[in-house]
Amino acid sequence: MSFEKRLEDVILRLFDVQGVKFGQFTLKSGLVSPIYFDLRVVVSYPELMEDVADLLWECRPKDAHFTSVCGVPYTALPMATIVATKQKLPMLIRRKEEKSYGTKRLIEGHFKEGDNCFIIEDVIVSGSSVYETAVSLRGCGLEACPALRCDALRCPALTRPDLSLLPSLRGCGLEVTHAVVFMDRQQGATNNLKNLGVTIKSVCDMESMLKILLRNKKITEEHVDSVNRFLKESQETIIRKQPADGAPDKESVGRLSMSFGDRVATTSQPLVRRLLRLMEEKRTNLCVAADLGTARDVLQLADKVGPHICLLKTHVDSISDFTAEFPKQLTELAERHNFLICEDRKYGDIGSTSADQYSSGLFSVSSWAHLVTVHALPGDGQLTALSDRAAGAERGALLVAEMSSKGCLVQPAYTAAVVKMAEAHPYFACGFIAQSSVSSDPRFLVLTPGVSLVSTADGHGQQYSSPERAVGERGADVVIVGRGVTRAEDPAAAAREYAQRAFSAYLQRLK
Ligand code: S5P
Repeated sequence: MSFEKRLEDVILRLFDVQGVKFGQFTLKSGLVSPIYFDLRVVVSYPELMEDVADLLWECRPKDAHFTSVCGVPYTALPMATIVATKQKLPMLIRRKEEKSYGTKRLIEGHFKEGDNCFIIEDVIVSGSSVYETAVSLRGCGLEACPALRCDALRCPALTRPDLSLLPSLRGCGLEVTHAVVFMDRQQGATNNLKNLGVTIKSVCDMESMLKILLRNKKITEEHVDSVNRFLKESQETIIRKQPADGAPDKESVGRLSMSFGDRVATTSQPLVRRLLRLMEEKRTNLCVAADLGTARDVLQLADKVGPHICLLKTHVDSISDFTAEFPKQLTELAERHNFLICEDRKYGDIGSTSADQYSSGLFSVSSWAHLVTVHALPGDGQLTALSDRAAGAERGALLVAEMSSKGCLVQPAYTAAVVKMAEAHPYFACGFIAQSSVSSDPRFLVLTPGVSLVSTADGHGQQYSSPERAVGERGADVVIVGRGVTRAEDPAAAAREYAQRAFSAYLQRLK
């Protein structure tokens, strides 16, 4: 029997056992819906349960390789179990009770680092349950792994996922890239989850289910109209976190409303994890652009502003007396004051040329800069070339998605393409240099230059706004300040002030 015929048969049987109801129902998201789809009933009908599970399995993305399956508790658990036993695919269970990772196990079952687990869910409205499960699976592997604190995190599998490498590696989290759901209520979940790095495939959606029920005279046109009206008005759901006590909290989980600390679990990119943790712990989201002409001046500045910054940005080709000693001393200062280093080289050539510029020559940037800036213009071959030269070290790139300067030629379509490129290369792309919230994906950092408390322009095209505007209105995670600090009478005091104001704006944003 064709998939469509089997789906029709399953929908009609579900209707007959009250799996689809019409009335007034308050959903987990708080929305009041005229239709309720309840797959819980299938546990009483084993054949129906098996048929539902078979349809779910058939909808999995055929081009992806999965090493385990996890059902979102509780409704999808039996279906995941059927899939696991029939397909001989190991299963994982995410405990619903545990709130934090702690020492208690959040995930039951054995898994290897880097396993790709696919999620099964019954119904999606906003996608929050799938999201919570994905976060647990991605984060748990890392948190539970003792190797987190060792060099294993530098494994090539994390900088460039290659499943064939995995048996010999330790310390990677579970990969979660796909989920299969039975019913997509068409209320925004697919998009919400896409932004969080999870692709959804659904067996059925509201529209096709209504068509089946109407065709078979189970419902009337009025039913269809009321559901369609409801769907039209409630398409823009956001993902909400669900605390252990079951009451939804106020926080949605896009980048802008998540704390730096909470975002750690959304990514397995080691550098992003490290920077997010550092920002949360050190309570700073300030990057100082150390645009000074001599090695001594840059090092002196780094020592002064070090306690107040999460990142120091350099332009080493502007340093007149650069020697190999400079990065060594800068690295010592970075370790002493706990900040990371970004070389703002804005690579923008074919992959092979950029890779040579990155890893060889006088500056040998790949050996000391945690982050580099990159123009996406040449295409993603440049990113893979740079990532190859990083050779498994904790390295990453910030893609220039927008610029602060007047007359900048970047157009929205270009910015969107840059974001897409980062999404396709999350092992190396750590985020964006931008002037607006170009992505709501919590895995990516948005860094905004053109921040000053003393100027609005510099006479050469630079345009400035305040830390509050950059973080609160434009959606920056990190503000980049150059001359506002370097030209201040007391750079340390200036850095402290920028850091305090930018971090307060971030805290305000969380509210
Ligand atoms: O769009 C951009 C991108 C960058 S990385 N606009 C910028 O100004 N930058 C960099 O940020 C620029 O190269 C400089 O290092 C810093 C801004 O310095 P300021 O002195 O104008 O604050």
